[in-house]
Amino acid sequence: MSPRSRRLLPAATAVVAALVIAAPADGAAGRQDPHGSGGASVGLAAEPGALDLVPLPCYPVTFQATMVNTGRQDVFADMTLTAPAPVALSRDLFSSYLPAEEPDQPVSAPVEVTAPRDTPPGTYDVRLAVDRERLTVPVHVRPVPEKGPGDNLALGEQAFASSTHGNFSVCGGVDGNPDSADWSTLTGWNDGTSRVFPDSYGVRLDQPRTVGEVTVHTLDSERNPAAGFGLRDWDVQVQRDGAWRTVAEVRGNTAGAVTSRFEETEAEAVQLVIHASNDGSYSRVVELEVH
Ligand SMILES: [Ca+2]
Repeated sequence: MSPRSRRLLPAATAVVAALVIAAPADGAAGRQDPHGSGGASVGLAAEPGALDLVPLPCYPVTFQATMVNTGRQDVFADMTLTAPAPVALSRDLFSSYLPAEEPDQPVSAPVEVTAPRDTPPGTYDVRLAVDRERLTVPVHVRPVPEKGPGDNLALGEQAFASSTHGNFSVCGGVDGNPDSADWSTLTGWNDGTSRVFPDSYGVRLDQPRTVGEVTVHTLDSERNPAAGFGLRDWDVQVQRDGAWRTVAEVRGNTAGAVTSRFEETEAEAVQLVIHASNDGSYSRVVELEVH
């Protein structure tokens, strides 16, 4: 199965990805300042220009917010970003020095958009602003699909960890992408305590669910094979009424993906307790699946 087919939505709305530049027209008369403020002129863009969002705690969608100095003066620009509640953004300000250069040099920053599970479906307008320039990024909040037998119960649910390294996201291990080739785009969890074990990584399910199978995708790419960089020893634990119980153990692993099957049991959360990795320093989980 391709990573994409594990997702709740087909690759967001990348097709709407045309760069929407809201910059003032670059007139033939040569970069006149439309605001009369001394030649400063900053354009805005968003890529993609619209988003589909399934409101789950660990299922953000991302767009690139871009500023470009189309004027003839160097500027220090502040982009403000706002979203109507309960839609939330990973940043509300994007500031950058924008030298006047030919050709124009766009500067971009990723913005994650999330919404809580009970968000009513509909369109929510994220608004970007620099000076008097404005750009709207519509976020279409979709209904949350019902999870049934055979579905990955961990997908998009609230992940947690004993620690998380640098700018990795704790949600990367439940984002539906198990492809180690995408590790550099942070689609995985990396713990933050080098050479200290155990580490733990888990997911809280939306409600108590019957579980009997857990699949761990650890880092396993051409450059970073599992035998060198993946998880080696871990326990699979389920939580019931607040108490953790070990239901499976994996030791001496060198494979990229390992499925543990156990007697079906009711669980409100599932976690891995990691005792060792093959490089002896970090625990790396590209994706945790619960069935
Ligand atoms: Ca992932």
